[in-house]
Amino acid sequence: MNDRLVILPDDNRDGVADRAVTFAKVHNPTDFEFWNGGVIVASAPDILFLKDTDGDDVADVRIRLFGSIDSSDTHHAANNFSMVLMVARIFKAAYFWSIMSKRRG
Ligand SMILES: [Ca+2]
Ligand SMILES: [Ca+2]
Repeated sequence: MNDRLVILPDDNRDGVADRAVTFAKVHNPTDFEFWNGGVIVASAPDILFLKDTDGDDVADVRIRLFGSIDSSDTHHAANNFSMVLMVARIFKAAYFWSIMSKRRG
């Protein structure tokens, strides 16, 4: 697992990133959305909440909000978060596709 969420600070404010800070290692993140001082990340089969609590730009909190999201068909991967309501839609879609996958065998 080498996938990461990275912060690219522009220390001298010239519009160009000066360094890269690994916020968190996350397997195959397909989307993220800032929320409640942290980040909600889609990382099938999970939806994670990550947060830095001590100001070093590295996530200290890692909470699994949802799980069991099917990742067998990448066309239906959790992505395109736009608001908190999207999480509910993803959960329902994941549940629907999980049911359909079981029916197909
Ligand atoms: Ca810079
Ligand atoms: Ca930290």
